[in-house]
Amino acid sequence: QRLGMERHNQLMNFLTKVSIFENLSEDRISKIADVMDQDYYAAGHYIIRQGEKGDTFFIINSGQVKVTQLIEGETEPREIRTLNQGDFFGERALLGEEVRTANIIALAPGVEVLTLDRESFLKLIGDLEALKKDYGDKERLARVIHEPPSPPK
Ligand code: PCG
Repeated sequence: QRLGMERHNQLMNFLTKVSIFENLSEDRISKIADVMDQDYYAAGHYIIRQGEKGDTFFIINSGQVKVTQLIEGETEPREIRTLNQGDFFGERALLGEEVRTANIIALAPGVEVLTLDRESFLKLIGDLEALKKDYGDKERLARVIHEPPSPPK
């Protein structure tokens, strides 16, 4: 649901501590807070599915998510990392990638996220250098090419 004005200060308090917003003015963070929504996902829920189209950017307000990725030549998605409070995800599909490039799964006991739609994301934070992360996808793919799966025992 859209956040009420009464939560604005509380949200500002959190957002000013989020590392990607480190160098933003209070005015800009306030504008971001104005248009953020919040959502809750129960443990095990797929917040993002690799390959789908996406229009939402997420910041973890509380809880943790697991990132998994299906890599060419492998049959099961690989566990890549865990993201925690203050971490963001979902920027790739909004910054030129056509589709979601990994799965994001809520971990127990559930996760609370703050979200921005594509339009607000691009207008307010799309230019931040901190969003242009190198996650090491290329190295993972290269590893698959250079190290074929070992034969079954
Ligand atoms: P997006 O929109 O592709 O949806 C999946 C998200 O997972 C992606 O944006 C990133 O925000 C996040 N993510 C976290 N770790 C990784 C990683 O190692 N590789 C990729 N491609 N995305 C990751």
